[in-house]
Amino acid sequence: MKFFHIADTHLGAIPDAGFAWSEERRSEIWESFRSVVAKADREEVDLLLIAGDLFHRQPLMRELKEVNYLFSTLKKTKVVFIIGNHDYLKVDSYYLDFPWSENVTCLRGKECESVVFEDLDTEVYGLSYHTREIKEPKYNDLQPEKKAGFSILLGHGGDAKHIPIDRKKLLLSGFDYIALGHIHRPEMIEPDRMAYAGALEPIDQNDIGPHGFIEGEYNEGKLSISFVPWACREYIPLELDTKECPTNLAFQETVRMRMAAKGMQHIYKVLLQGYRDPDIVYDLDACRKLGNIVSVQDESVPDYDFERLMRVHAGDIAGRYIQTLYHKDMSDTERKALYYGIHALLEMRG
Ligand SMILES: [Mn+2]
Repeated sequence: MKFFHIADTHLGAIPDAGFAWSEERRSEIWESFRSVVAKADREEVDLLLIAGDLFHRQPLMRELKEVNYLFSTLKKTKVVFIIGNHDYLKVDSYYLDFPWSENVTCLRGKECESVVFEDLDTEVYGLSYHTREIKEPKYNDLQPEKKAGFSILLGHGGDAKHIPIDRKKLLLSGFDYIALGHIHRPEMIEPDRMAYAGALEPIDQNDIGPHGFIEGEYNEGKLSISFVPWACREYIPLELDTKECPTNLAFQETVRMRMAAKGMQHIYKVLLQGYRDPDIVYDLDACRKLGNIVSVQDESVPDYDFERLMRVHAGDIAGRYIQTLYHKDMSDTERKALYYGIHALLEMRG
């Protein structure tokens, strides 16, 4: 028995609104979903499991029809999904009486229910969100009824407001595989037993690193799962030290080279740290134009020559400030405090 476990597709999300690549990201989210369904079909996977937040918000009728069309193209694969907190089952939700293709099961009850696939000797459990939040830990004490040889729990949550999960307790339950969604970073919690698939595509700039889904195979009583990278691109933190960037143009060149090495399709978060030449000003706006850069943070601190400053400012407040705090072997914290203080004082003077 082969399955794909995907989660948090967030169809309809528009990441990085206002940025040049935003609209493209909106279509990539749909495209990744389309292509993973096509892959399941091509590889004749038995089950496509979707662990919640198929949509980013309440789905439109035409969106459900598009998703259902994709599902209906599956020749062998059966789809089981639950509804998460983002697209939760509101009283007027189009989910409520949507006529899904016959190979699709939505486990939409408030309490856990299950579907049995006799031909696969597999049972899938799950529940859906009917409210934006569920603070009750609904999964911790669940036990499968073992109506089939292989039992899967499809779960969504894991933080305080979205079905808190006690991982140890859940592992003691009798489920053979616990397929989780909601947390966007993929995580193998317990090898071949419990995992977050992570968002299929990163949805916002906090979703750093690779994204994709989990494929699993259950054979002769043994399960093995692995992560499959699938997303069109990644958010990548680009951390630079001022040592690599002695001037502004050097900074721009370093950013350009580092992005080219990793791939220009990715979206970067630039962070500059360290002590800088006080004469140098980094042009953050110019940096933003070098590629898909969603944020630029300059945490560099001017590397003042305190002995010289003390002479120049002898008698004024900056001079007295340095005199009070400066000594030859300052700790890192003392040095930082002095740098920030003197920076503020010098800025004040204009
Ligand atoms: Mn969620």
